[in-house]
Amino acid sequence: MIAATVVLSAVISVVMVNINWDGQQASTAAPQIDDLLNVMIVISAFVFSVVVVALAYALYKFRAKPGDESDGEPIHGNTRLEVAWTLIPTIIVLFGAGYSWDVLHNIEQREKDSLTVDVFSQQYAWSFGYPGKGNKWSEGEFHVPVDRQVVFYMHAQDVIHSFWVPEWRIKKDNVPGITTAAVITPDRVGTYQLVCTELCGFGHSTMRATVVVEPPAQFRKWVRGLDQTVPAGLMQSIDEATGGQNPTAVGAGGA
Ligand SMILES: [Cu+2]
Repeated sequence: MIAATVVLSAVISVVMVNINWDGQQASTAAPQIDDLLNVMIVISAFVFSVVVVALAYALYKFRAKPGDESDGEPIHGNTRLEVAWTLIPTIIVLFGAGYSWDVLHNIEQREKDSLTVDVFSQQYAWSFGYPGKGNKWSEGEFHVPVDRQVVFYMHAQDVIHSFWVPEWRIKKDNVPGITTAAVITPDRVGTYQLVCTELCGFGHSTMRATVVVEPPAQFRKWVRGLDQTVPAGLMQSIDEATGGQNPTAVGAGGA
């Protein structure tokens, strides 16, 4: 039974860990999140294997003989077993919580020169404001410089949406009435897709935007070329969510 459990969890782990779930790693957080995911996959594969092997063993070993119509044996508590199946899962869950906490703490460390981007989400479109750059505004596409921390402030206009660029790994819900933030340092130049990852209505699957990560000089040029500023209605949604205390526009002076 032990051998079967070990073999099954090894096979599942190898297959699952080798699947490229979210594409390239394009942010500093991506390797840490992938490691966390892989550790969780191995633990889950082990727990799954214990359950499946025990179930298969019990089904085979304790099956009724042909013609046996009697009731099963009445079994009362087994203290050792109950302590074990409470304690072991508790330890696993606490380990997972501690490890996740540590990863989240690492990837949310703020840097002084970070760039602020306001993210506006509504059924079924994204738009983006640059508070440090005169509130320049872009619809359906946003650019960020490579290798610089970006703090995204989320402002949902109607229902809950969720901000996710798979290659950056980090996901953040956009919740009406409050401002949530995602801290991301893109470290790979390229074009990616922002997808809404919270079922938000009929057009949910089409709610996407283009993400361009580029060298700082190109980014500055792109922002300068934007000819619109954030519309008053969207600015008002920031004020309402923050009681007039707009999140500090960091990065105002820099690139
Ligand atoms: Cu959405």
